[in-house]
Amino acid sequence: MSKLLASTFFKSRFKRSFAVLSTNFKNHFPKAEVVKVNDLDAQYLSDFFDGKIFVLRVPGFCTGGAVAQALENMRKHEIIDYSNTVGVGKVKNFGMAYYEVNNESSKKFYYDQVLPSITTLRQAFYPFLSPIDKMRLMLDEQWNKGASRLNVGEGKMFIGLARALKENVFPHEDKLERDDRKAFSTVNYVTQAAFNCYLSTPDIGGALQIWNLSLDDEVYKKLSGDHYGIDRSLLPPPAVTIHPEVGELVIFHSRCLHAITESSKTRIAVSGFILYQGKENPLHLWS
Ligand SMILES: O=C(O)CCC(=O)C(=O)O
Ligand SMILES: [Fe+2]
Repeated sequence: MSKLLASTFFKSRFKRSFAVLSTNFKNHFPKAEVVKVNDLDAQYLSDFFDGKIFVLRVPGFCTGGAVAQALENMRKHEIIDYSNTVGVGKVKNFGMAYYEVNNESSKKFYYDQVLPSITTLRQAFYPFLSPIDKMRLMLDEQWNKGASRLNVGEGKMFIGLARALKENVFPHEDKLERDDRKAFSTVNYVTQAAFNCYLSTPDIGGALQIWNLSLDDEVYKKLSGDHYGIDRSLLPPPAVTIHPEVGELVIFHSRCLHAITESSKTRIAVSGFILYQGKENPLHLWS
């Protein structure tokens, strides 16, 4: 589709897509509220999942000592592209995204690396607590029904992907059912959040842009074509732009379009997703 055509198409579908978001998923955001907190608690998490909070920022979630320790250890490892996506980088041996699973052999590779990658990340922060382990503990303690790793029927999943990149990451949406069509039949869920804890941030660029918008599959496919993401020129301006600080944890609604601007130096974050299955159910985590 030409850019002009796509743009016209997008504009005519814009209203409908937004309506789909608000009816399928109760998260609609009258205001794109960004809230800074010292600590995560159940009330903030509930308000976030209810759509009252658009972005939750927790500065200093990971201490300076832990960040320095992890960066020193990560430096010994190569930075590589996602196996199926050029321009989205990660730290070799520090995990793989479930998004990279697209056949039986990549699935086997994903499940085989789960425990080794979790251990490698934990060791990289040693003797400090890794922000991923801290997040797992805090969510389990704060959330009434607890938090554990997601299992979509093939075993407990990986959590804690280390992303490292300088490149622009195109606007995209992370929705479990797009990575795994069977997910809807194995787990019930209301929505999905992403969290990132930043270890290295550039002076220029590296901003996290988030749109107050989530597209239905058909529109997303039309606008992204064969690419993983969508050209910014086809979208309205983002609702919020966050410049993450080193050590900060940022939680946002990953079903909404989001992107990263090009960085002046390699930007490193450890990350994961949270599956929200309603107030009366545990939270589940994966990467
Ligand atoms: O690194 C970031 O700021 C966000 C990365 C991202 O796309 C995600 O966590 O889903
Ligand atoms: Fe994402």
